[in-house]
Amino acid sequence: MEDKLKQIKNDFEQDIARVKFQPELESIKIKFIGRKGLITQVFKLLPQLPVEQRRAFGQKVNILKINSARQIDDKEKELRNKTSSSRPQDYKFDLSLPGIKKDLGYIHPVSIVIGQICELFVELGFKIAEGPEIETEYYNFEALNIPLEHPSRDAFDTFYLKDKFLLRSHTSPVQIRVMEEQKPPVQIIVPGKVYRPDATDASHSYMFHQVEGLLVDKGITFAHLKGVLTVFAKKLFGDKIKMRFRPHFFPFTEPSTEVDISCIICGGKGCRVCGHNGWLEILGAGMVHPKVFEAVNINSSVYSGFAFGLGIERVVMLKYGIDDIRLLFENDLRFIKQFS
Ligand code: 2U9
Repeated sequence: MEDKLKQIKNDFEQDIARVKFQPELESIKIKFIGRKGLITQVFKLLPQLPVEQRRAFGQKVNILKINSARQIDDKEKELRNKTSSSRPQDYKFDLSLPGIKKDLGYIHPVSIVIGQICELFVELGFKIAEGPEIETEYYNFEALNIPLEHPSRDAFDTFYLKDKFLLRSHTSPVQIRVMEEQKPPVQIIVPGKVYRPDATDASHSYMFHQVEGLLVDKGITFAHLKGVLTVFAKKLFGDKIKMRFRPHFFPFTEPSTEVDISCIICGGKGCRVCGHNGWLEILGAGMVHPKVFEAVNINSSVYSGFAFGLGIERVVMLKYGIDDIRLLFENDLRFIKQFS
């Protein structure tokens, strides 16, 4: 048995001395110290030895196994350190093997819908504008006619940072910034992330996405608002939908409206998704408040405009039949890959 062990040791040393590439090393590992390897098999012969020799012989086998494993490790490091330039001369690639497919990833459903909505408005002549997610109290509230003491601040509450900075609770500050820089006509669409301190549940998240729009020029009326939003909703949800404009209050628009479409699930008959009333609220809108124009030095007796806003996650959930907003933010590829 001693001879057998010596033979294995010699074979191992010869084999490892010849190794040039990692795959060969892997075969040696399996041949000698793998579960069914030559050295491992010697352990199984121990019971054939007289009891008094087993311990000493067992130790020898163990030492051989440990030394062999160490030599394999050393060789592995040595091969890894060799420069790759030495490879091509002798290394043989099997060119017939299939390549490794690179997974390119998927477009998130929120990004898909933002893209679709922006494209529709760009077709209608709108330009895309973007701005910072960290804002000041002035741009998020004051300039939009939401003074500190006004109850509607609550509806647009947000997360406050140091030094009077905050996370924007709507994308409307971007429209203010654009109007500060550019005189009418202004015709922009503003997509982006917004933040609200809402408790998370199936339909609320502390971060979501909005697309807002603004059109300012001479002679703009509520009829333009209705026309543009009707074209938009029919392009996004299909020609068959009906529209409903309900009076509402927003501090930055007057008059203001909430816009519903007939339920895209039941066609208006009433179902669980529309709360059995046949309508789905999808937009808020209104004519820009004179106080907002005043803040950006636009003369409201010369110019008028309409603005609107919609929450993207809600549209994504309606379009794809998703019943829990949290699914959109878990980054589970099994979910995300279903949409692009
Ligand atoms: C300026 C003037 C007016 C933007 C508007 C809404 C109505 C609205 C909500 C829809 C669902 C927000 O995501 S949501 O919770 N938005 O209802 N937004 S009018 O009005 C503006 C914006 C900027 C300068």
